[in-house]
Amino acid sequence: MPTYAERFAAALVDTAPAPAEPPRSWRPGDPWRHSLDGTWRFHLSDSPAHAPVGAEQPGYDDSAWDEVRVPSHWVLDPQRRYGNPIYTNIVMPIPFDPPYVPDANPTGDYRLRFDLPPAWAGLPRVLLRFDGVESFAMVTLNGAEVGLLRGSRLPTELDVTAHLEPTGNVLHVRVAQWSAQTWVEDQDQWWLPGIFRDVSLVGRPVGGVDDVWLRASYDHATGHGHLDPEVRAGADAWPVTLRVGELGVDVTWASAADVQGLDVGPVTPWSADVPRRYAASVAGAGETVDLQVGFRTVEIRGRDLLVNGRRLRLRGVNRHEYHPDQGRVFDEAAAREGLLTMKRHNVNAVRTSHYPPHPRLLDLCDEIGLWVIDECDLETHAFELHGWEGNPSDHPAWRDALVDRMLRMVERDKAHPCVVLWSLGNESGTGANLAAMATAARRRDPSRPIHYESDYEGAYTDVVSRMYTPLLGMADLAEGRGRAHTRRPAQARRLTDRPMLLCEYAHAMGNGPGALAEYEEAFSTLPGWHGGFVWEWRDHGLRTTTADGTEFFGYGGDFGEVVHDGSFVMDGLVLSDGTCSPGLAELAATGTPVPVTFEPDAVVVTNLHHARDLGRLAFTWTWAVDGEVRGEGVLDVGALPAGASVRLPWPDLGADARTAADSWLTVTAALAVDEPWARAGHVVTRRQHRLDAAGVPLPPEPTGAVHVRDDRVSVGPVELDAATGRVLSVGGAAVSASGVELWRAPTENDSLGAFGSYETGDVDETRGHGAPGAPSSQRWRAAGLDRLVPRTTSARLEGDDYVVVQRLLPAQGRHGACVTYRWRVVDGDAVCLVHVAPVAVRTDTTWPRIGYRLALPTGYADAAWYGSGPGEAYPDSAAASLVGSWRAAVDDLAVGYAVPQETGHRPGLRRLTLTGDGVPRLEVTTYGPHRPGFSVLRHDAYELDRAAHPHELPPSRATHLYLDAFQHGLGTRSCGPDVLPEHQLWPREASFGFRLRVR
Ligand code: IPT
Repeated sequence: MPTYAERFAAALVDTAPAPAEPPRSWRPGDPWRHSLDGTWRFHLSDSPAHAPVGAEQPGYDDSAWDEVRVPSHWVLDPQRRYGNPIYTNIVMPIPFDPPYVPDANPTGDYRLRFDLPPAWAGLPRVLLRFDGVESFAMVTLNGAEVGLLRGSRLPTELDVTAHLEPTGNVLHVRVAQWSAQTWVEDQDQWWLPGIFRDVSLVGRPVGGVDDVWLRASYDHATGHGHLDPEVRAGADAWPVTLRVGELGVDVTWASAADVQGLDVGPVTPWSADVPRRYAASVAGAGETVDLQVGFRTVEIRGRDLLVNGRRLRLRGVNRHEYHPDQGRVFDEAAAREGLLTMKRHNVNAVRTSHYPPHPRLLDLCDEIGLWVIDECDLETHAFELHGWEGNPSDHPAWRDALVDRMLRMVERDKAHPCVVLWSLGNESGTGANLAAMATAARRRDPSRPIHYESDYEGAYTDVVSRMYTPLLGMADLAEGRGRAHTRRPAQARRLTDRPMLLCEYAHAMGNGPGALAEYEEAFSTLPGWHGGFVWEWRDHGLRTTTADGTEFFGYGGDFGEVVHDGSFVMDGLVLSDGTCSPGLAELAATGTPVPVTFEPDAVVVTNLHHARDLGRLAFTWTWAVDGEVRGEGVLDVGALPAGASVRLPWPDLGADARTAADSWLTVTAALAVDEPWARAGHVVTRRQHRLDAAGVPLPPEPTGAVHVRDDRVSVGPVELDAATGRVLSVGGAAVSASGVELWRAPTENDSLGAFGSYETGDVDETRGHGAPGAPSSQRWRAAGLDRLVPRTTSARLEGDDYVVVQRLLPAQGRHGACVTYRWRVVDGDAVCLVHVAPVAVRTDTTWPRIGYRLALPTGYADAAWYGSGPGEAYPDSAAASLVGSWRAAVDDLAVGYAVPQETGHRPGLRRLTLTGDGVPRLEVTTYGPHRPGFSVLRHDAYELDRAAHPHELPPSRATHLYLDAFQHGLGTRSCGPDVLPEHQLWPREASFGFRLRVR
């Protein structure tokens, strides 16, 4: 007879599914659930071989063990007593030797002493339920081995009836971090071992109802709901009664054989827009199950994915389970807040990347209204780096385990109306086991189509799904051309009769993503496409501290990992601390369900909602000239039905609306009433239209003279070094640096893009994981744009102007810029005209920016401006920004990205006022022809470039005012296409001006 340790060691690397109770739906608020969460005894060993001998025996003395909280991950222990988290994306943190794992395998022994609830005496059955344990465990109750846990984010129920005592039960769970399961759980996230979801006892009463599935469909032709119930219950439970009070349903079935489908008459169907549910109950002799039923029907007709007869438009995000302190431990309040934040940003869909979430999350999605792709806990990505050899997706040894994983998800989540597609997993290559998973899921639930991205030829899935496909690749797919990961033209043509979606696109890493507007356009116009899911919802930074106690959000490499993938785990629309990024504002603006467009004879409002009219929105307009409101009013859109468009006459604006310079009409659609996800007044859409055709004002002529005295030049409030034109002071305040700059601190989209084998492997270029060629920042650095130095070729008076001409070139380089500064006095203020022209033009590099920097004293605290705002904007991410009067604290003008990088640019500045204690109040006015935008930052581009984390930035030495005539776009090349050609900044001439007034 093998010992406990030997059995554990063998089971650890066994790929078979673990025997357990048949899976069933998760029940929120189950009165027969008794939580075992709380404080448990815990002991960590460095290997199963060194785990405490006899710990599974009830008499074992665990009094010297530590205490930990269950659920939790031991590596996130608040006192960090038990090792560290590890972040890898594709690569494995253990040797590639599947299904084996190394000796060094952190192993946690958990023990709990518990009593049965007194009322449970005499229950015929009691189950022990684990909702999530990573990655493998053996469970012992009162000395009896009651089961194994495999499938980290899937539930397991074990029948423990025979081993329970009324009091003094001892439960022991030995958990290994690495196991055979690790090979199929290689998702891009932190490796976080432990019992991280709930543990409970589930009582099964006499006459209990074990599982209920009220398949609730909706016939959009008749408006009727239909229930097709399935009741799993023992013989002692019958008769069973189904009641749906609101619908007058009250039927009793004498036996399982009598259960029949029923038409419930007219219902309001469930949709993400109107998440209507009906309370139902199913009562057996000994147990009543309370449910919420949502009626809805998913179907594929040709290339349309329909819900309730209407085509779906998915405006989705990929959502991981993440909490900055607790990792994947579920925090309901935080999860709810996250979903509400999605709704407030016009997101209507979630892909549960890349495993089933905590079951409660799906209740929240049902309630709040979000379409869900529920994804199985499966990823074998690392096998790709070894040519997919032995891939569990195709290896017979894994077949049963993978099918088991799929069915456990389907059974757990089948009752949720929000789930409209089942997903087999992520990035697991292709193979027979995936096909078997699909078959098993279809057999159990024919009502939901199957999704899986890597089934490129559509062999066993129902929708065409791709990731990071460039716009051209999307068009290819839509039109059946054989690229975009489907090389055979016949296959490609075959796919054109199916719905298409991007399960991942727009990699939201750092500053970005760019081109959301172009993706939105493609989703709306290309045949077959139904939208997509941005990668991803939130950064996964884990709160930690430096040696000196400074708090920060750690990413890969911050915890001593041997191999890791750095900041690739920080690619969310929401930052680790919950801050909504400018990328999220852009997604809300480009993905609005209520687009407003302006035509010569009409303002056009379209309702892209799936199932709601616009009766709950209030439409208003504002007309402003040069930042001053001249008129406002209401637009009568009425209860415009979903799918409809209305052409409204233009509001009656004054006669000079089209002649006054800088004249703007802004239309706003805001909630007229409170919704469960936002208060009345919440803005759903805001769109602007420029009414006049006036050009950008050019710099004024001088009205006075500059004064040259010794080595100084006085230009109104500005003092220059006469020899170099460098600004020495403004309004008496010292300026530490000034002049034209072409460098920006590279964004991660500027600097990443060589993504594993995708760069060199045999993937189709139209899929675009990281565009080909060197990333922008490499080309910029090679061209020396990060180290340009000036040589003044002339500095002299020309009439009333002081004119300085310089060449800006890097060490050893010939490529750079020739810059002319023309300083003049206008009404006592300093005006500078800047002209930039490329020198020795190179065709192998873009430029990051063309701007002017003024390093002002540190004291500036507040900014008020008329120009674009409120947030930052770049050429390919500007839909959320509006021309208006804005104000912000200087500290809030930069975004605290996980890796410091370019931030804060707001194009189209007209005027800006900077103020602070002990510094002169500075007013800046800008001129064309290439009117600059601005940023005001505590650190310059060089300092931002050098820091890998915000806390590594040096103390601020200046307030850096950048006035940029041009900025390169953002793109999404960190994982996806580069900046689109029309948003790239190629070396070019630029002319702009600014005026500095100190008052
Ligand atoms: C893709 C993964 O599916 C996702 O989990 C994440 O890793 C993302 O990339 C990058 O952040 S796979 C990648 C090789 C395209």
